[in-house]
Amino acid sequence: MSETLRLAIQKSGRLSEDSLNLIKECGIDFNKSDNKLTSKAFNFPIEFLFLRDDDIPGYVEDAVADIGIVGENVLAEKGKEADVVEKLGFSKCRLSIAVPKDFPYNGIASLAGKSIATSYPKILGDYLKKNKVNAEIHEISGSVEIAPNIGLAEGICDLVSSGSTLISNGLKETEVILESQALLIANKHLSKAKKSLVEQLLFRIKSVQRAKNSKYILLNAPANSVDTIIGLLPGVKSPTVMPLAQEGWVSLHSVVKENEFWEIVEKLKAAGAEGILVMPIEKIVI
Ligand code: PRT
Ligand code: ZN
Repeated sequence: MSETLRLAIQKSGRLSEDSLNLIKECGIDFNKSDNKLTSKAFNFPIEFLFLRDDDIPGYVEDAVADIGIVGENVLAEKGKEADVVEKLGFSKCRLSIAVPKDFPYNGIASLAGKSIATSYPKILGDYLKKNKVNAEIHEISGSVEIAPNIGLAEGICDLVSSGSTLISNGLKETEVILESQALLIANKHLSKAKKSLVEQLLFRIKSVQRAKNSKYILLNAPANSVDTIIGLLPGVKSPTVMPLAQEGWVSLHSVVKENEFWEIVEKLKAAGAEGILVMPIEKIVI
């Protein structure tokens, strides 16, 4: 029987939608119904296990799942053994220490002898130990941000993304302990056949990721400014240049990095480019 890869995904939560979208963008089709815990893809040998995110590192370590998508924060907290195959670039957040706005904070030593509420006792404990600070860790499973206001703890250690939860609870962020994003993780002892399936999946993920960071650009330019414009547009290999019906003019096609686009566009205009079109790219296979 040929191998099927078992992928653990968060059942419902902040990671779920982006995880499923990534799989779909990789051209893998499947049905997901809300009450089912597993599902099989139609056109790739992969089966999905829908789990709580906290359980994913353990399932991958124990080979119940071969691979999983989980936040770096959860992988680090659970302390389970798994290989990090790829950083996926979504669900970005940070695990930070925060204290009430009026707390006289002068560095991590200010927390000596204080109590800190968190759902991340392992990561926080390791951090305090590394910094030789003796503080009491108060483990709670949710609504950590209200702990100082109800007198449960003097500080907190929790996930932050926009920072608005801290602000609305009268807290200030004082230390970033861990920067996190979604990871593709794999069991450390996969068979050769399963490793090869992970490679195929990773190849597709990378093509999707490259495309997300890039735009396809088309423009018209006077033929005598082609060299200057080529210098501005590296492209995947090098830009395509085609003559226009109007003599002395060419059309250039290339790929630009999303984050460099606005800087490049000014230079292109200065070099005589006109009719600049920018389009999304679905996949870049190299
Ligand atoms: O039910 P299950 O156990 O599967 O889910 P969960 O409730 O434990 O996790 P979930 O779905 O809330 O989050 C899953 C993962 O998303 C986390 O482990 C992180 O890797 C990632 N992530 C990214 C976040 C955030 N951003 C985030 N902002 N997880 C939680 N938050 C919370 C944070 O705890 C705080 O309450 O959002 C609040 C802060 O947000 P800001 O924008 O106000 O700063
Ligand atoms: Zn969870």
